[in-house]
Amino acid sequence: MHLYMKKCSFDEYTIMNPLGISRYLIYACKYLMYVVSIGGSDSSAGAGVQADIRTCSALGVYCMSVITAVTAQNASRIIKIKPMDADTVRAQLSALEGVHELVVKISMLYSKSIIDVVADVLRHMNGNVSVVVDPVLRSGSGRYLLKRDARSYYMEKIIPSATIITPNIMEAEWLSSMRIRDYDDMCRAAERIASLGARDVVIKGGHMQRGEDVHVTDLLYHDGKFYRFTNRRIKGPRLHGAGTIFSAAIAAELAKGNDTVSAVRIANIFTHNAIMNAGIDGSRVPLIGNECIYNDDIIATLRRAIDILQFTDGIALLIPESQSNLVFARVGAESRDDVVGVTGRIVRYEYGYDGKDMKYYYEYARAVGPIRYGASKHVADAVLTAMRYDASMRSAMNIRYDDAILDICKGLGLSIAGYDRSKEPEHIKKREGMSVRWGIEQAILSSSRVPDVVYHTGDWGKEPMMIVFGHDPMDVLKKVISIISRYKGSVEDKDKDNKIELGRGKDCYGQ
Ligand code: PXL
Repeated sequence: MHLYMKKCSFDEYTIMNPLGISRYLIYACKYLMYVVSIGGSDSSAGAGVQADIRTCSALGVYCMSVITAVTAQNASRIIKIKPMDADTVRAQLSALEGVHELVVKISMLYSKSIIDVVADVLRHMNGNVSVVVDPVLRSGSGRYLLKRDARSYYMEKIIPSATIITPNIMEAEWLSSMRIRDYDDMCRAAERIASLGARDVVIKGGHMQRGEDVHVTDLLYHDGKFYRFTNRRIKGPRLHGAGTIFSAAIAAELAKGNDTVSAVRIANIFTHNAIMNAGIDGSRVPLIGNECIYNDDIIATLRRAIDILQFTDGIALLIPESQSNLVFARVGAESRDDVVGVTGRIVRYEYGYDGKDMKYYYEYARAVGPIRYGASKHVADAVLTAMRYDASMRSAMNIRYDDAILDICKGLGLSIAGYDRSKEPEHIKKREGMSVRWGIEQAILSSSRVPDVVYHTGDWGKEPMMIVFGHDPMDVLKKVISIISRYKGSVEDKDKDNKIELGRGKDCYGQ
């Protein structure tokens, strides 16, 4: 079997068409970006070939598949593994004949006979084809995805074909026959793995837990140089499929023509975002769903909601003296650092024509700083407390308290609970960050759920406040907007007598 594979870059294509190429041909050429994923089917779609297809699609690359084994699994355990017979694997590979532009990604190979077939195809490829090898040894749940008797065979037949190999710490320890305890060990292990014949090596640092280290570092060994990619460690339960997504993202970026360092950098950020956005499936096991890998990240979601908020007519009426924040927590959030909010808060912003009678002015809300993790203290504390009772309530905004606003909330049918700040125990008052947690907890316990709205009517030196909760920022915003639309009407009626017009841009400059 011989696959005709040729790197087709944009320039080559131009040279191949001296008479000039049409737009259509440029488009067609750009579209020739394929990854072929050779690996196991994961029925949960969290890892394996299904995750490769999802990742490549998210990154705009077409992904074909050669299934080496069918696994029956969910995110917490593998129920059955049924390897394909070698002939079926060979037939799938032969169906790729004529595909010109591709990057091969190899993951679960399972048995010697399958390794043989794949190694045979790799031998016939010309040197231009990139081969990303994810040396899948065991599933996160502990089942072997490469049979014990096939391990040395795998080392000998597959590793030397790797353009880049992407082991996690355990796999790197296996390949390098050494213990990896720190970054220096990672470097030495990478050199050893390269000496087995892999051209580039990237060791994923996610499994290396060093005391209280709050960072995770992936190490790339490329052309004799070391590159490190460090992110904040995302706390939370073990995630199924993160390693698969990382190596698939490298394959997709190489297929687009990126160099190795850029491909690893993009894959690193992409995977970090996907983990940040991980959701929980029906069996309450964390899963990296499509919405996570389609770059719909927490920050982008909050940003969209803030954009709408800033243009919402009358929103300024709900901004309290001490200003507002709208926050969104990632799944499994444990600390303020896991919650995005607006740096410097959302403020009531007045703009107007200050005539003799101050006739016209325009008020709105403005996010004064960038959207960042850790930007909010109190509203973040409120969400973190709510999430302890209902993990799906991940967003909140604080708004001004007013009896009329409370009545509107009741009229809208929102669930409401209050607490009395004057009853706050002394030991809670004394500890920074405890007041909001205590209050929200009181309200939740009194209504045995996380209500849509929690309020308190203040205490000496404490402004009364309401907090609107929701599953995500748009959910919160919908509630806030329905409150405004009723409240604005009532305030406008009152203000007509004072000749003040609210929230109409055309009134600025006294037009
Ligand atoms: O994450 C590695 C992996 C690859 N392929 C299949 C898997 C797993 C992990 O569970 O099941 C089929």
